[in-house]
Amino acid sequence: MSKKIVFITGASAGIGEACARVFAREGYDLLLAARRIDRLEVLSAQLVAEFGVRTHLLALDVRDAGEVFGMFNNLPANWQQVDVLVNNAGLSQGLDPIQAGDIGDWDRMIDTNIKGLLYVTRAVAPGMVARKQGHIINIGSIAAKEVYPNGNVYCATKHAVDALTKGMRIDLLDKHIKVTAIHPGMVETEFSEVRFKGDTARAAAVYDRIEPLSAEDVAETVWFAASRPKHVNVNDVVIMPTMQANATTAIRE
Ligand code: NDP
Ligand code: 8X3
Repeated sequence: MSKKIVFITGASAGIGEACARVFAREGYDLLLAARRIDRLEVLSAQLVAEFGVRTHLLALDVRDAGEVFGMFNNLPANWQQVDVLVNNAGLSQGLDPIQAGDIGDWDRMIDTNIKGLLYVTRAVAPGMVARKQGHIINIGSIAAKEVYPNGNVYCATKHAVDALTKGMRIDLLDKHIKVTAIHPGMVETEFSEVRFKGDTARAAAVYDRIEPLSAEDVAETVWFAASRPKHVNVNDVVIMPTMQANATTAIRE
């Protein structure tokens, strides 16, 4: 019997990379996408050697609809049979009040976190529907549930992920496709470096004197959802560091 296939977007770093490791450990073949293909190649070599899985790598910008549909539709037929899609690629850019927001930042967040997720889902879902099986796992955020000062557009994109997850679950219900959202609080990845555009001191301050979630903590939660029996769907998980109560309340010791 052929192995199951997981398609993970944004697998070159952080949560997506950790998901790739966990699904490889569990014996899945890996369809991995990100813009930084060099990183995917390094990760792939490690996982093939350690777990004997097969990988297929896509140098993909999820914001480019033509690229998404072109690459997916030109995959060898067996790689198009995705069992689990982890819509993880995403980013925050800037942390500015609405009146001072950078339009380019807004476009990058909306195009990646909302439109990119939609394009990839639109490419993958028809095959799941035809096979009457599949699981779509969207990575949201505590920012999908709450809005915090200066989080305006990032929070809006993650609220959209929350709404889209609910909509997908309704539309795909009679097609027997599971749909899950995992909403983490603070996770120490490259996220803050990207948000603050390479300002490593500002990024490091986010995780100062607090024990955040690790990318692995989130990946294990994704795996929990993916590994439930056929009759069980995990709809929605909010996972936080123990030291963080909500988007705006954390202790630092
Ligand atoms: P990282 O910056 O460590 O990783 C982000 C990943 O997304 C990278 O692999 C990056 O790959 C990929 N990516 C970004 N833009 C694109 C694009 N246009 N096309 C394809 N891939 C892209 O951050 P995280 O691992 O923390 O973030 C993963 C997800 O988790 C995001 O959706 C984020 O919003 C969410 N999240 C993060 C939290 C945190 O505190 N860290 C908390 C809650 C949610 P590349 O640059 O190579 O394209
Ligand atoms: C990332 C966590 O709180 O910076 O989604 O929005 S937060």
